[in-house]
Amino acid sequence: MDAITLYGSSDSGNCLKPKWVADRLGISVNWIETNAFDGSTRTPEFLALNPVGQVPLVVLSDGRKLAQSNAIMTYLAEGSDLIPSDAYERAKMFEWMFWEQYSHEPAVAVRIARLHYLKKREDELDPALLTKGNAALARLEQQLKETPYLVGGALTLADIACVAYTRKAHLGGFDMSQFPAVQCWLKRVDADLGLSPVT
Ligand SMILES: N[C@@H](CCC(=O)N[C@@H](CS)C(=O)NCC(=O)O)C(=O)O
Repeated sequence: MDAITLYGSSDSGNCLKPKWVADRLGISVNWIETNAFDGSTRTPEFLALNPVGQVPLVVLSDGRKLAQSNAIMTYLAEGSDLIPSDAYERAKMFEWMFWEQYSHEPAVAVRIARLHYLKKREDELDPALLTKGNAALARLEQQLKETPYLVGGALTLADIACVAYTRKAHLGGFDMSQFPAVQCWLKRVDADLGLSPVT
């Protein structure tokens, strides 16, 4: 695939997901740092690229644009071993990716953003975020006690989607000692992607 231009924030798991996939598959990335906290996603120039005003956003070599982290990963990984060829396993991969966006990211990523990046106090946060985030981490733990990766015994986009904010969950005040299988999986996926653990 030709080089892509990726607008993203280096602090954002959603933005790093497609970067990790591109790096693993040898796709060159022209990364344009676009910070969601400083208004850069709401400038007229950026809104002309993505009317939703969110990163990540990819611009392909022919000028076509694509938003949504999991959609971008799916496009980049087409035909690679990050997407199972078996129809059922592929659908299981999507099951985890849709679940991540609805049941994991809105709690885990939001607590990380509020506590770690926006420096809010615990008592300023909606307590439901902790309950919902712990439920998501427990769901991962349940699966990862059984299998080394989420789907089919090998790294897929499901792992990359779910690892993006799980690897920073402690920064959102989640007690990861409750989730030992998740911790082993984080080490495994970080090693697969060549990432240093988040401290
Ligand atoms: N579901 C989207 C979420 C994207 C998203 O929430 N992006 C944040 C940064 S992580 C953003 O651009 N926020 C700026 C805003 O919404 O104004 C995805 O997975 O790409």
